[in-house]
Amino acid sequence: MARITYLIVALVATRPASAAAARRDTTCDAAPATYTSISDPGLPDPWKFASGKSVASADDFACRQAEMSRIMQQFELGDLPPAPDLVTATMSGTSMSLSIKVGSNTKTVSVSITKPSTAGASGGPAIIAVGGASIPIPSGMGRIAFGNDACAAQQNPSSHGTGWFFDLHGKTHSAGATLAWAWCVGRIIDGLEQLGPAKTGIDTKKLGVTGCSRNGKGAFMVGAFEKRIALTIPQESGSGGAASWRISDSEFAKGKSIQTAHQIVRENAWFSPRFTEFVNKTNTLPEDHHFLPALVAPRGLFVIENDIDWLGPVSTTVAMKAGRMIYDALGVKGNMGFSLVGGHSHCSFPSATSADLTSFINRFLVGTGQTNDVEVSKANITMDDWIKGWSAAPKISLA
Ligand code: MCU
Repeated sequence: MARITYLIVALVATRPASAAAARRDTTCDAAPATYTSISDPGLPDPWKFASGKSVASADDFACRQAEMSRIMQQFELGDLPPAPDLVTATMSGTSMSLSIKVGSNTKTVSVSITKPSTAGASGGPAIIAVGGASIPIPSGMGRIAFGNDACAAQQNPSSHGTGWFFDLHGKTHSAGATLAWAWCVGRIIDGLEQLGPAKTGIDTKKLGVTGCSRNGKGAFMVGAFEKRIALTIPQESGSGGAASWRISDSEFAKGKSIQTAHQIVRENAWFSPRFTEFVNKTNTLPEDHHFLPALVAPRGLFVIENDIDWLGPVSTTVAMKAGRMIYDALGVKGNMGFSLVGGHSHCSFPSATSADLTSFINRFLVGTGQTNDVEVSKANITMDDWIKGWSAAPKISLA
């Protein structure tokens, strides 16, 4: 055990972004086969395991992260499959071709890549755009176009089962589209790693992900479930992304025109068919969307929202403030920013947010400077209504 601890300390000291992954090798209590639902009107306590045990150390937090991931998969996202049996990548001009094999199924997928102009021998940073980017990406930065609809379609609830994710894993696979996208992005990163910076120009330690609206929900899931992402920038993801299911229900009950769980499963295939059972009783979920920043932590996270009622400005502000509290307890508060500047149309980037976004891109993708301390929102919230059941936060240092 002493040796394992020593190894963990050494990894934390040298590679902060992958520290949580390294810790995952330590022993966690055996996971139950399934988690039970609960009854809690507030946001579930991130500092308590389902067993009731408290999170008291960095190792505990890594185990709780693994548990939060399993719980989200069980209740709303569906199962994240393991890595495929084989990925073979080739690069031709600006196009990367991937051949992906799962069991007896093989798919060939092509991905358009704009190489970073600033690449040294180890390559340069790149941002993966889920269905397109609506943030200003600095010139010279690499871009990877992820065609998420082809991976898992998002037309309506019947889209479930359509796309290359399902061609590989079977039409009836439990994954909702947003989690399927996380798996598909993982294959793009497999390809980039395999080809290396000499062919792609990209340093896979400097990858960001972004997307807006429905694709912002996707960008958040990609960051939460694909640990090789250094900076996650979900924009105006609203319900199913930065918003909390419980708080959106509470706002709906107050008469707001806000997207809720019971609406979302009737609109699209973003979530697992498993979620339908819970959409009229979100207080029974042993999770909520403050678990998404908890899964991204301690990596970089810059959440952009808007004051459009449908997105749930109160809901996103509370859930993401809860997320920043989690980052704070981990000693890395500056690694997460939340910016809700309203008064502009959906997915148009407000110039008032530019300097804050740039500080995150510089810190996590370029490797320069410090992040601005960003918690911007005019939403009127009562935090205690939602987190009064939480245990006192442990003081853990992941920095
Ligand atoms: C905010 O993202 C979605 C929203 O969840 C949907 O209800 C609405 O139909 O579309 C939004 C969107 O993706 O707009 C581009």
